[in-house]
Amino acid sequence: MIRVYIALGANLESPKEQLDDAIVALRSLAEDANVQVSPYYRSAPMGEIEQPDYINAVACLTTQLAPIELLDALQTIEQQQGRVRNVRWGARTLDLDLLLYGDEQLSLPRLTVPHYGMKQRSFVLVPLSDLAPQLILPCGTPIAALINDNLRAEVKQLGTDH
Ligand code: ROI
Repeated sequence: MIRVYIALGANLESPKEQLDDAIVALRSLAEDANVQVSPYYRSAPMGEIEQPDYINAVACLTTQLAPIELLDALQTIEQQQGRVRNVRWGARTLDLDLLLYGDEQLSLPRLTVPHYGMKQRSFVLVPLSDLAPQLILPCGTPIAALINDNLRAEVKQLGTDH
């Protein structure tokens, strides 16, 4: 059984509800229907395209799914929630990114793990460290070494009552 971390992001069509619904769907992938979820954060859109602020969070679960099976399952949930893959770096109803699959480092045609951009993204690192403050990334870097006040200031924590 493998512990995995998944980043959630949404900035269209009631983004908070998109995350709530996604968490319900993620339970079906978890070995024990148990999903831990970080606080939700509001973050300014990264990238050049003008678009609404995002709601972001990170979820953790244990699963028996193989990496590609998990990727397929995440993409199915995205599609069920109306995700249309059109504009690169454009707005989206739901984005589910596989951040970490145990300690594995994978470079497959469809999947790179750890997620290529995670170490640069405050809206990933801050909720990830809420869930797992002692985490050591597969490259050997402790998550705590990547978190600082500037990074924290880039995201605004919302309620934790989800
Ligand atoms: N920006 C923020 N703040 N949050 C996201 O989840 C997010 N996702 C993306 C891009 C367009 C890169 N920007 C983002 O895919």
